[in-house]
Amino acid sequence: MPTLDICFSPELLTLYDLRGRVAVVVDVLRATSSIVTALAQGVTHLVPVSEVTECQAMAAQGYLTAAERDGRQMEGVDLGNSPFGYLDGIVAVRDRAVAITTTNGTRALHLSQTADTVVVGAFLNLSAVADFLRRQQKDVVVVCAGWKGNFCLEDTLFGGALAHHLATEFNTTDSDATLAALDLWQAAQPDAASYLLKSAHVRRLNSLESHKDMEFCVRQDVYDVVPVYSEGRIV
Ligand code: 3SL
Repeated sequence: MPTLDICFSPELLTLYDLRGRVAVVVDVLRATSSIVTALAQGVTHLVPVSEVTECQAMAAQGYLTAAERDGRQMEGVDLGNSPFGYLDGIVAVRDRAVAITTTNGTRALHLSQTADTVVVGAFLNLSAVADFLRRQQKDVVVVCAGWKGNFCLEDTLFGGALAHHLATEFNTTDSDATLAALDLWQAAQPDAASYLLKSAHVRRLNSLESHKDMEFCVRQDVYDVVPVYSEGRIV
């Protein structure tokens, strides 16, 4: 039976060997939720980059640019990190490619590249990711993007939800991290969205008047896309 493990922060990734495994990178608030939404809305692919200047430069190659630091959209780009940027019609995104950089999510993607396969997870595509992993039948590591290296509730809660979905088909009992995430998922019932109101990042987003982003990002199974990050592109 394949195992499902959870890495609570990119800072801990040096302790994990991702080779031969599937990495599920998650930044519920909001990078991976935005990436899932972008592809569901017809974006052709996204290129995660490290620096804002790198992102801005890709406009010359025809890319839309999305850049966020500390929750705020940066100057001189088309989009920030709100999933509504791909939904509200202000920027036409269908059939466009996007260069994206965010505080934590794009870093977690870069650091996960040694995995056999890297997929992008969010509550928005939870069941689709679970189905994908069932088909792969490989060991899985959920890589939580966290916040500047720190543990965060929302990504861990996603790990618990995924482990709950896969508990009969994957070994979810050998890793204390997975057991803790499963316990967190249980503790958050019956309303995980309300539970997340206590998280630090929700408070951060509220102070940026991004509360509706949080409400959207905790919805489950809105999309059935499973973005795969390979050779520098998320498709
Ligand atoms: O850190 C990230 O990658 C972002 O998702 C943070 S924020 O939600 O845009 O503030």
